[in-house]
Amino acid sequence: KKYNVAILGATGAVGMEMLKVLQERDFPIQELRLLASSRSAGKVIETEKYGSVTIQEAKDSAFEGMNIVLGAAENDISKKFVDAIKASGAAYIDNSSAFRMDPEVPLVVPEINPEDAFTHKGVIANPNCSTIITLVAINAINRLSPIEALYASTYQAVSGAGIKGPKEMYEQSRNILEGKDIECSTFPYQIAYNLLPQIGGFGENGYTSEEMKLQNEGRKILHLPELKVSCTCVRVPVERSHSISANVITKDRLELEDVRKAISEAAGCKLKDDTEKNIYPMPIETSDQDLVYVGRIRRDLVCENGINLWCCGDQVRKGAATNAVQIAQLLISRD
Ligand code: 2RA
Repeated sequence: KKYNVAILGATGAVGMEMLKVLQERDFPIQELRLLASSRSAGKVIETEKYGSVTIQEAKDSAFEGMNIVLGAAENDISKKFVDAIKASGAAYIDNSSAFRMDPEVPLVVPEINPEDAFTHKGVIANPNCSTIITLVAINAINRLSPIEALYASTYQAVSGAGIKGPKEMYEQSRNILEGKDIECSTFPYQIAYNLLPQIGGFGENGYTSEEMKLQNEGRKILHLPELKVSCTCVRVPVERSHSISANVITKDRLELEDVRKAISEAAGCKLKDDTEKNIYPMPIETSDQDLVYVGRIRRDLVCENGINLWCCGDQVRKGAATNAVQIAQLLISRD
């Protein structure tokens, strides 16, 4: 069976990666529709598997006849078209944060809570990239003993800010090396050779919107409504992969070997953990692939039931595009 698939926001970093992943995974597509703003309408995209596709302007009628819509647009565009997408009868897998906390909308990481995808009423939300990468890494621990608390510090790639992120980082780096002035537009301050402890806006509690996502989305995906999370999200001058330092506190005290074995066998994970050989995950090795690399697994020195780890994952792929396509594959697997 083949499906009519639309990508809403096809020209952005995530939209283009969705097209790439659909082809890599040989998704059975009858008709592919690439939707973007009027500025991009008319451009022809040559695809390997689905021939030449002309970008169409996103409007309500553009979703008619679609079976699946992959959303790679920002919240405002997602909200603008969600009714038309639902009216078309398509399943909408939305990467924006617009509907993630809507109780009627399942929030899904296929390796963690695939069953939730089948409760959808037209919309399935794709979690935030740093949430996906963190939860894939710690999911195996949760299965050994329920996670009660999580401390996380994230080191987020500039690609998280879209196509302009890496461009600004490289331009600033070049100008600095050439002794020229730099421009700051995508990020509030210089990102080259710097760290910015702010992603999103600050809330009343002093945490940013990005930091609260790990708690709010983590509770929904793991089905742990009491999960306590304290997170610090930092923008770092890395191009593509996010890294996270996680301190996981579980109900029971776990044996390190059990944790290491469970993670080595966990879906979506690759164990890279051998301190005798200085082996651990690094973001430059996790880009352009879909596994979350996990290492530095060790017992916390503060809390008896604490396990600490370090993980890296490609935030455009597993953090967004691949996770969304995996959800689409999940849905058609039961057709
Ligand atoms: C970021 N997680 O890294 C946000 C959106 N991709 O900027």
